[in-house]
Amino acid sequence: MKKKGNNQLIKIENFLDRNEKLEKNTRTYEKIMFIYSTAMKELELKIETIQKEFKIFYDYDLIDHIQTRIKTEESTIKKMQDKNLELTYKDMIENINDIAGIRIICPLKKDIFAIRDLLKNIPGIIIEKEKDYVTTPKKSGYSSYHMILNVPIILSQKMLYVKVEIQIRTMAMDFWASLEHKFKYKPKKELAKSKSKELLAYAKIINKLDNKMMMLNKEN
Ligand code: 0O2
Repeated sequence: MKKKGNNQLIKIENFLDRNEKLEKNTRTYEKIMFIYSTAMKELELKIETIQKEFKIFYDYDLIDHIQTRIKTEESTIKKMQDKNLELTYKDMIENINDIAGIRIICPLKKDIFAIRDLLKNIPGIIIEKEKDYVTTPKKSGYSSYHMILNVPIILSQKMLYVKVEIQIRTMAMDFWASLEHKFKYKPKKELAKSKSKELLAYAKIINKLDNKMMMLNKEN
């Protein structure tokens, strides 16, 4: 990783006491969340700029809307326990990629890939991971494009790289994912097999709908 005088460009995990235990409501937790939310806001601003540029310069609604969220402590701890991680800040930062999350909702399927390419071109941002659940949906039917980006933020003494998860999906995919999340993904109890099958069938209908909308758009 590059160094610039005293302003080292370092990963957030190197900035912390590596063995400190993860505990709720501590000063360390507060500091880490400040860093994540700063990175998230900086990236959100860049995405809003892309959104406005396409509207003003090309009269095209590439992005319908943007949502941001910081994962709750409860949800982070649960995910760490599910992944059998040690409850330390180091393990949290290294292994939980979606503490800061941005969801980009767009009208058409082809917009997803256009947005992905635009994000890849933002100077200074490093792509850590990509998962294309649009070309290959998950078994559940879930469809979205996921990216983990390393976003540089400048503090008074340091420049840090911070991980932000991006989910890009169409409005139709978002409709399905939001409801499925409520029905199945979050509750502790498993959803009946018949209901999972039904949801998968609806995901396929939504995929067809997205393809039809893209055809309609081409014909115009
Ligand atoms: P929440 O409550 O949405 O935050 P990684 O460690 O990064 O490789 P990760 O994060 O375990 O992998 O998995 P993945 O597949 O990248 O999924 C991350 C997020 O995508 C999830 O976060 C969900 O938001 C969403 N997601 C993944 N699969 C599904 C699905 O089948 N249905 C729905 N509705 N959403 C899904 P969290 O933390 O699990 O949940």
